[in-house]
Amino acid sequence: MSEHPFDLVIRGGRVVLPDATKQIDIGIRDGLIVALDEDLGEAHREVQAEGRLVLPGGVDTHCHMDQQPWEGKSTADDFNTGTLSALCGGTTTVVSFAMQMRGQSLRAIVEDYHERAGPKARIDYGFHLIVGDPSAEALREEIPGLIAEGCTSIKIYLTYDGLKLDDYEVLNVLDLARAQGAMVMVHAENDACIRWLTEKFIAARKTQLRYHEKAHSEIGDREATFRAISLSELIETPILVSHVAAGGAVEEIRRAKARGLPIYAETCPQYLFLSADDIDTHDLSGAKCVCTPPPRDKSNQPAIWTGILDGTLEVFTSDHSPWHYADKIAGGPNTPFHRIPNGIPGIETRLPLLFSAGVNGGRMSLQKFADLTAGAPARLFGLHPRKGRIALGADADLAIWDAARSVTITNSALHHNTDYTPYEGQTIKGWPIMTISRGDIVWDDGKVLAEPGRGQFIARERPFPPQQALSKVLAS
Ligand code: DUC
Ligand code: ZN
Repeated sequence: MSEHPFDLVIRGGRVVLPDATKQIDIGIRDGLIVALDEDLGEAHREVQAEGRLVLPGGVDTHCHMDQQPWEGKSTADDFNTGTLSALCGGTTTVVSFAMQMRGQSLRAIVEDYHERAGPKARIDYGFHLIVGDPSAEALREEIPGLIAEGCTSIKIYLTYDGLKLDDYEVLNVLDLARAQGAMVMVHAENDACIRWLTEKFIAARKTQLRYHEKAHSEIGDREATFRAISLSELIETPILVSHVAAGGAVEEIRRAKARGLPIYAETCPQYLFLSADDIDTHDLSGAKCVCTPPPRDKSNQPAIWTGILDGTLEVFTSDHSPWHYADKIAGGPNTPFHRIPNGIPGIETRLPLLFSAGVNGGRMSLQKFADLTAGAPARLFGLHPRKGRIALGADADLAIWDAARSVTITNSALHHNTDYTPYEGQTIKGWPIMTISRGDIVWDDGKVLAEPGRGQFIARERPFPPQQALSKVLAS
């Protein structure tokens, strides 16, 4: 029995609770929040948070760490540097991807991923199952068991060689997810449009970077989003549309929601704070912003903001998928757009970028910010009630913010294992100065206090009740 009631008390901060912001103390014992009140008693350790904001630690449910294999290589961050960068940016839980490609055993991939993450992760983590080969064996023998072990979400791709599923396969995956109560995330780009446009541009020697955005057309995003929604409606199971980049896709999702369908959606910093102009450079430096879907024409940004603010897009993640610049342009000075590995770093800048433009920019409340970046991803991916909010009984995963700090983003101050940030030089206001994971101070304004291996695998709950009854069309 401890001599003090608390291991740690955070004193006097403005604490962002799900429905209000209150100046109170937070009492922590055994890694959990056990008291939320004024003037709490003594603790082994105290943090003075007067004048600071205390937010839930970020939950980033879309990040690629030690991705095996991806574009022929693994991503630049493993679970050590990836979770380091996350915690230095105020994030306390990450969900990364165990990726099955055609012909591979998903169980073997998940086991390998546990070995990669366990000794290295500094904060808590989970795995989504990327299903790239929904064979009868994977659907029957592997996936139900992996869901039961806490990997309760599936990611599917409608494009990318080695990963893309046809609509028949998508239906099979959705049917399984329905029976299991799992979430299905969909990478919704139209594969044929991308391949056809890419071939035409390359044949016409239009190889410059700006054709990357044109080959990944907004029309293709809209069509694939609508198709994913339609397949989800047929099976009667929820989906989450990943990394929504363009206004057309936002419209499709809004229409689906208006019809009462359980369609959820996510967007990322690159669709608010980068645009197609950042790819269209006179040299190859635009490769630093090449990802899929690509940052779009600036005219899409207001639609993404509106989608966030009206609840069409409820989750804000990083899609952190870092490469060294040299790997991006390994094809030399004339690397054509379709040979540039897709993906950008962003796990550490995700929260500050949105905080600055969203909260300090007067667009959204602190509650909205906390829900987009922690609450909603926790609920939709089976981490609630343990993660994603400041509440009694929840894990003491917190980020203390200096809401007024002005920061000019520069790569040398970040902690990921890549040599650039696409946001270099952007000046923003507000930065997380302390991160607390299960009651441990893991980041203290410049000091990293978390060792690799302290993070725990979180076996996530099923986000939805498993459905045994036949769907309407099958029962008809
Ligand atoms: N697009 C993805 O869908 N994932 C990782 C990188 C990218 O650009
Ligand atoms: Zn991704």
